[in-house]
Amino acid sequence: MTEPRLHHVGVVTLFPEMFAALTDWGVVGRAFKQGMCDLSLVNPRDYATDIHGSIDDRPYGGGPGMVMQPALLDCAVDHARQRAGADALVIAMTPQGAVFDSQMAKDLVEHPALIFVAGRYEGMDERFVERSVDLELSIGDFVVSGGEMPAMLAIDAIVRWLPGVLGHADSAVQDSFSEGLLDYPHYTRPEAYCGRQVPEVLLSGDHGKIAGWRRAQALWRTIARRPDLMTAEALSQEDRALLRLWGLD
Ligand code: 9D3
Repeated sequence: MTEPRLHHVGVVTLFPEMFAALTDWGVVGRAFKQGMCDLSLVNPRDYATDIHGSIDDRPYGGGPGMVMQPALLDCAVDHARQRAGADALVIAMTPQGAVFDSQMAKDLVEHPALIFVAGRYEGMDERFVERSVDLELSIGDFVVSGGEMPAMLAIDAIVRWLPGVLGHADSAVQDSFSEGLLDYPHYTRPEAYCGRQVPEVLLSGDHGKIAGWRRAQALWRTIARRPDLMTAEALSQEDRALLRLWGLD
């Protein structure tokens, strides 16, 4: 990976207050508060010129909803670029984008700066997208009310990859997800809960055996629940043996 890592995230949004969910809570909130990464919020409404402060207008060709005006989006992105740096990658969150995943999060943290554009209404004028946007991203095949929460999800997933944001234990867990496996099941006290026991192997103190059981569980859950991530045919001989050992075949 190349050296200069993410130091600035810009966001163009009509609802900057929503981003408190990102900056005020948890490990990612701490990363922003500690200045491991800067966040700048730019509201395209601040560039509106008419008396009503409109940022949207009716779609050419007719149809429902309103469209975000290209000039105001460009003014906001230019302003974000002044803070983020000229080399910032501009990402529009849109339902038409490529579906965001863990590999993209890992790749995007290697950019020095990112500017996210969160849309509202029916969408953004396509000329803004063509002229000023480097990458369009979606968070999946379902409809939400705007690009803010999608942008926050993507920023959270990216900033987690900055060195020092996660503790060592969490980093290891993240590594295993990027390996493409679901997590194994977790248990804490009490040893019996509503008649259900903690699996005996976890009480054995045999760390090699526990690691084998956890991998077998992770493999089994991935094959059973997410055949898009893994099928039994793709298993190594070693992993097949683990599943057999734990009665999961
Ligand atoms: C039928 C037209 N709709 C497109 C699917 C209109 C429309 C719905 C919702 C236009 C914009 C939106 C707001 N959504 C986003 O901006 C968005 C989004 C999403 O809805 N789902 C998954 N990822 C994303 S990223 C941005």
